[in-house]
Amino acid sequence: MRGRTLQNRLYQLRFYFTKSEIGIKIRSSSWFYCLLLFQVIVVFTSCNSLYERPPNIIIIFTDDQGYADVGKYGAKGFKTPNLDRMAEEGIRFTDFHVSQAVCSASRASLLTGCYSERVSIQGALHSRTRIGLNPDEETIADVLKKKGYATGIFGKWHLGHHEKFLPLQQGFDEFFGLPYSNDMWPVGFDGKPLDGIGSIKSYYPQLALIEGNEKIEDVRTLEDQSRLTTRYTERAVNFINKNKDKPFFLYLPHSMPHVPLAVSDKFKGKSEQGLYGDVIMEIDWSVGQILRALKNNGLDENTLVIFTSDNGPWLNFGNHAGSAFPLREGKGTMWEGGARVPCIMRWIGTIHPGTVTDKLAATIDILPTVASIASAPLPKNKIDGLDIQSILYGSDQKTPRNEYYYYYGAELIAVRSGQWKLCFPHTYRSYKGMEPGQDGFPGKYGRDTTELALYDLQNDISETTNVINHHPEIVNILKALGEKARSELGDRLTESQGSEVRPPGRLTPARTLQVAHKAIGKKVSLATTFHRKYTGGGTHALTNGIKGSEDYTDGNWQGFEGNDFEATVDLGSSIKLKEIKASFLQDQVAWIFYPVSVDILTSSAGDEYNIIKKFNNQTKQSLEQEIKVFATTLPDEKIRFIKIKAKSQGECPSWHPGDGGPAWIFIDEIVVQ
Ligand SMILES: [Ca+2]
Ligand SMILES: [Ca+2]
Repeated sequence: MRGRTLQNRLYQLRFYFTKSEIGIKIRSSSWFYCLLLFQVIVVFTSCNSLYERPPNIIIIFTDDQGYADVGKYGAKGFKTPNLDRMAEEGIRFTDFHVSQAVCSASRASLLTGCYSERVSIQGALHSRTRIGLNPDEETIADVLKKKGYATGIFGKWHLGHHEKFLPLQQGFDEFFGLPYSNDMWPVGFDGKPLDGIGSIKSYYPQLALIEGNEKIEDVRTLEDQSRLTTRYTERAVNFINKNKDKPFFLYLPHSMPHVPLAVSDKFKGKSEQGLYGDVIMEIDWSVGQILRALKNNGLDENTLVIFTSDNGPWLNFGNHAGSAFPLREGKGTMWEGGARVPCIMRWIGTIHPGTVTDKLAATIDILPTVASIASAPLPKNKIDGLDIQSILYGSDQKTPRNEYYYYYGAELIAVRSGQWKLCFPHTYRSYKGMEPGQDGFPGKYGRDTTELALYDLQNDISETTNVINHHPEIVNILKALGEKARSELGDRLTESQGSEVRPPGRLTPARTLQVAHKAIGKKVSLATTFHRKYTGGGTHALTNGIKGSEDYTDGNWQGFEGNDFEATVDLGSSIKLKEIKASFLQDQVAWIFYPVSVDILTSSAGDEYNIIKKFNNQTKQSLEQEIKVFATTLPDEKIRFIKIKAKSQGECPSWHPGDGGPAWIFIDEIVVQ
């Protein structure tokens, strides 16, 4: 580690000498040698003090800001002078990626250096989730803390809102901000409070502003939200001032420009674009405040400042969304418009000013890079990120990263090698041809599908032309890369289980998920189709020996939308059995209800079935995630076929906000003993 730090300093020295090369033309003057000697002494002295004190790290992370929403990246209708200055003084990436185009998954990757599949954080965690980033994972804050860094987060967390998952339990000394997204609140798109009917949003608890582990205020109105950017910024500046004499890690994940948009009076009406432009201008102001605090404290040359966004623009919000031009699609898709984001890094005196790089890099690379810069040991668990210091110092023509996986949910959407991106056949959210909403109201999403498709991102950044027929050898290389991803991290599209996936943190100990029983691996046929989003791992989910946890998103539940459930298990031969069990999950907020009835039937030949047990279930209102086991013991006879029938609620009942919408059934495993 020591060697690495010295190497960094050598990069720095090289940069100083590059600057002094202009002086070499006047080498006849002995003054020059004196000057050079003096400079070497100064640099070594400052290196020495730098060595004593590793550089500060600041990460500014915005929410849903698009690739084109910074001046230097082509913003229209608003200006970002501070971000542009940061780029002029540092390096700007044009091929920089998040791991998934959605909040929680993207944040998990930034903070752990892992694809979100590896640490089992998918999607955007909702306000009743019982999981969070596993406290056993090491975040950037944990890593830097080992080197004596002060660590603070001011803004949106979104990696589990229960206390055991909050930032103070994940390496941070200070936390001030929101537990999750600013739209997870009981307030309508018009900004008016909801009275508990008519919308899924009415189920949300009040949005909490948290200090440390405690809620200190409710965020109830857009007026409250309009102060968030300023308040986060003030806290961040105080944190810099307070810790100016020791190394610090400042993480500033803004809640904006995620909808609902809100801006303080300082920037109201300031942009041509409208409210979205005003919000970005306020974020840019915030960046300016951070840079000013560094300058005032003499920390410019000892601070690496990183700016990026968690995913592309939420395009169906129309004038309240940004732009990913010229990239395809936006948030919630793994086309470049969702996955590729603006990224600027500034480290005065170390990164050559005004550098633009088209080298491939990603948020997962930040942890190993800053760990190396701080000479801190890497996390004990395997990570996916790579040290990209050579890009920062311009010291290597080769890119450290040549390959990348594009996951969304549990699906391997695409893989990348150099300029080539191979998209696997899948269905995706699409904004194309859809009428966007406006002024805070969303428009509808479209759905589209793609076949296996190869894109040349170097010559076709907008992913317009499938060139799969021209490059069979490249397709084979990328297919092999896809197989590697699947074997390590899994893939729902091909029903692959990853061998290296680690569990998320759970609020309560997980149920014992592995269960040995007599139907494992036996043939199951379904009378109705499960939803592609909740497959439980595929066709054989009901007899694969894995039960589901209390969390319906854990990937082990099979979901049936609106229809009844009926499965037949063929044990292959008649055997004597003692017990049959099936468990169903209820999470009414997510429109998942226990079945109104469950029947367990058996047969020896598969023609006539006997009803062994019948359950009737009265639906009661509940806000909990619960699991009910329907079990029966068997008469003393040999059987070969088992049938489970469950009748769906069909539609959400009249007292439910989803009144008339489809009610779901969730089942995990048919356990036969
Ligand atoms: Ca986001
Ligand atoms: Ca199962």
